[in-house]
Amino acid sequence: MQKLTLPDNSKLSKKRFLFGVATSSYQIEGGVHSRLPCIWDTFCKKENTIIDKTNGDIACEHIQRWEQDLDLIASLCVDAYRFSIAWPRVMNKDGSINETGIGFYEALIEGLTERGIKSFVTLYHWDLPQHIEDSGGWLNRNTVFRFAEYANAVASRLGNSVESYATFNEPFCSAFLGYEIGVHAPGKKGVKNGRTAAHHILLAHGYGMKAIRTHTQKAKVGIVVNVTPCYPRSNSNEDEIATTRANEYINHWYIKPLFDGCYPDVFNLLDESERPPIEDGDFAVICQPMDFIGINYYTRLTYSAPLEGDTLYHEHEANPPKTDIGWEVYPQALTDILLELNNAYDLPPVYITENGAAMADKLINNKVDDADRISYFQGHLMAVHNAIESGVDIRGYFAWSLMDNFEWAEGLSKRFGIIYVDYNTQVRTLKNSAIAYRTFISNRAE
Ligand code: IFM
Repeated sequence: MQKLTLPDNSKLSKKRFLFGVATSSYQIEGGVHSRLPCIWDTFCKKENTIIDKTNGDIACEHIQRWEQDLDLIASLCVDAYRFSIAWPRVMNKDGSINETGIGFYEALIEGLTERGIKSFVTLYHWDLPQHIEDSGGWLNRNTVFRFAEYANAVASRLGNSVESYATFNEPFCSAFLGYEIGVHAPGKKGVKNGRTAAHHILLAHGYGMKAIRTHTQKAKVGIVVNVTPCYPRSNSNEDEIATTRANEYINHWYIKPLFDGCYPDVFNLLDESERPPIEDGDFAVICQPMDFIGINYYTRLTYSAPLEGDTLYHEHEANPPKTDIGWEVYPQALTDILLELNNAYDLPPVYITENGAAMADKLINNKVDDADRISYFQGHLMAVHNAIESGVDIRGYFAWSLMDNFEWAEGLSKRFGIIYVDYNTQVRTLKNSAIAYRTFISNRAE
């Protein structure tokens, strides 16, 4: 079986570098009837939203199987588990705490602690309560304050019991995919909508940070952003300019406000009518000092000057080699973007909070020989190693995902797990990538 190998002197080969696995609530929990409805429940019921017409009602039945799942996590010898809390499971409509819901996460965290595993909690991984969406969702400034109440409530209960709190997972996906191009819940469209949602999410991050800090002195508090590094199709001036715009529009829009308290220059290219509603003092709230930043990386994209129908840039189809979801495998871009961010901003310690690949896995004789996924991890772990060697302060790496799960608009059709899930029986089987990951993690030096 293929192995994961890194130089002996690499920081990643030492026990001090943290390794983990990650999931999110809607993607694995199921247990739809023990929580309030969320925007993904509604979105999945609409025509032509989810490729295979599945939803997260059952998913991996993690709500029932969480103890076995914790044993599985422990069997991987990881240091940490990154998961998200479902807002509609822990908060009642009137803003009070749902005791059963919060109790689930308290037990989960206790179970992790007993097994010597650190908890990396995310407060918002896309499952906005539907009743809040009914009042405008992220287009309504009031949602910012609902989020701060929710963050306050959760932190008041979990306090110092977790290693870290991330306010949001991937503001780009919630805002751009959900409110600008409408391929994710709640399926709204328009530049103004997308930019407004992004601004409110960033603002909610700022207020959320403040609320969490009142309940913990020990836990690290920050945010998780996804990055898709942008490369020009040619070295023509036009392609370079378009690439810079794309980079600002899809990446830095969600990062620059956190550190510099303003939007990138591409903001000025938007028509007044498309700009987000910014109020005095917003940026001061958004750019709170953070203890860490989580970076999620999967692939890169290439760009050229806008063609007819484009506004700022033209985005190209992914190049081969591609994973099963059609994303180019290009590890160098992970090193490149980490260096770019490190040069552009005064970064706190960095965690790679998601990295992984959907592959066309086959369960044969109780085994999944996912050599392609092991190669993907090998390339990307080396990319992290190279970024550290070039001076980026990276403290940990989380494989996405612990197990196959509900992959949003792709439904159950795409498998990102290092553990295979048979959705008919809910039987979990370690893929070869899980075994390679475990072997590498267990062999690290003190
Ligand atoms: O499954 C998602 C996850 O929820 C957020 N980051 C990207 C993953 C793969 O698409």
